[in-house]
Amino acid sequence: MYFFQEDPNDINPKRKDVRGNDGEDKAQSVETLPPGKVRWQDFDQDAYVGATMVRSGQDPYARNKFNQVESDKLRMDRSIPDTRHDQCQRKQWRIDLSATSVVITFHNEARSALLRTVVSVLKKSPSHLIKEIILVDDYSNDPEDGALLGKIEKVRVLRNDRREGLMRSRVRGADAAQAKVLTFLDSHCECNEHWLEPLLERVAEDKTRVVSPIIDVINMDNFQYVGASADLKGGMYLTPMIAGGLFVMDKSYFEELGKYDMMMDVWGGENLEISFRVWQCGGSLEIIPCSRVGHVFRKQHPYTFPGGSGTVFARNTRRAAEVWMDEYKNFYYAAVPSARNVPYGNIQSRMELRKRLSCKPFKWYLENVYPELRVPDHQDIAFGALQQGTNCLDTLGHFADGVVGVYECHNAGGNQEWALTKDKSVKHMDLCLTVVDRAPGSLIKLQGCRENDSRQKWEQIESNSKLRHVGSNLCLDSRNAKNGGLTVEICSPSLSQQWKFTLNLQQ
Ligand SMILES: [Mn+2]
Repeated sequence: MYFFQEDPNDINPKRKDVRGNDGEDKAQSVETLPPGKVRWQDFDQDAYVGATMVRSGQDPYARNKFNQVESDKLRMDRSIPDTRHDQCQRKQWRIDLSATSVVITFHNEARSALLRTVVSVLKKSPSHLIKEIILVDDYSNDPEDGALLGKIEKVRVLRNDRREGLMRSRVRGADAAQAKVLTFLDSHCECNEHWLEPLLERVAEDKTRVVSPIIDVINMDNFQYVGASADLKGGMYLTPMIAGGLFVMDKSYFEELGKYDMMMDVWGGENLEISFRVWQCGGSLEIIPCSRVGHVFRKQHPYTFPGGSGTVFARNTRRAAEVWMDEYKNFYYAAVPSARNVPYGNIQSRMELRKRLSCKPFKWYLENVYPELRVPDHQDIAFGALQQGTNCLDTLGHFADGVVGVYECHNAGGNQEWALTKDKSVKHMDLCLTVVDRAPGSLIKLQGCRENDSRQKWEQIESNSKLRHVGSNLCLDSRNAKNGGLTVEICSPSLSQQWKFTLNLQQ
């Protein structure tokens, strides 16, 4: 998914002052803390975290969907392994960078996790590069969760007086930010050694870069910090999609580009939307392997979604599809048919934004940024994997005159990617399913696709649940998959004849 580009500065970094130093930052050193503020080292962790400890007999997962008991046990400045590649550990980072405002939004976050996020930012960043940490409390039940952290140096707390969701909360934080660069983090992260400098460097050189760290895993059960793949060296990777919503972006560029879609609710779809927008409107998304931030990945979302999570997610992703995907939105609707019935509100201002910024079409994004993403052709009426239970139709690596079989579905395309086209062929690249012999029990072969070859004509029948060969009226069948390959058989209700494409496009 990523393509690698060596950073020209990697071996012998050239130091040049891009923006100059922000004089203000230097003046606000730890020796001159404003009244009422404490250094993070002096914050009373035990009192803060102790007030919301899990009581004995309570489920440690109930509140946060991660093990809060384990989280609460850890010190706010616990040490974590430096997960960077050796090459990154040896590198000297520029420090002549402008400071950033770190924006962290949260809703009912475990105090210990939120505190560790804040402390790791302060502990693992050069002090002059952190202008402030803006905590946006998205209407948590207990206002003290955020308010008490306002004591810590550089921390500012904003509290919504109703639930606004991630996107509007982040925009509120961004609007309040005083630095020229924004850093968005989740509320259950831990920043690693020199996480910030490589990110700020890339943005200082070109403000249209939106950059993310590699996200390491903080285990949700025992809170062990585990590095993501270690073979990622220096330089950077372009990525078609932002992962996880941890990123650094120039503030004026964030504004120019339309911030976030303020009509998206709660959570979901925002990474998709901002990824399309950045790329289509002239920016780029990068992952910087020398920057590492740990994140607690959970299986479930801890909080409830007004309107139900499915509906909110569909509404948000539908807005992204309607504004950015052009005719390709039909593939989205084919994949998520229920989204068609979810109202998505007014998108006029986002459409105007797209026009004003002269953003490129989605086709450009697919061809230039995300060529690995396979999308259907306009000739296709069904596309994707052809699934039967947990198995999928598979070429088994065979070519012309080979048989086909089934294999456990892997959702990675490749040998399991098929299309049913308007001219009724079932295609894998330029190979077509061919009925060589029209007798029940005959093996189906892969052969080069030919126009008007009746041996290669198929149609879906019975609500797209079966594939019937047009000339013989026999059905695609897997009963002999283990001894020889797929065959055609007299159509019957047998489960071995039930097939379903990932996408059906002819609604
Ligand atoms: Mn998260």
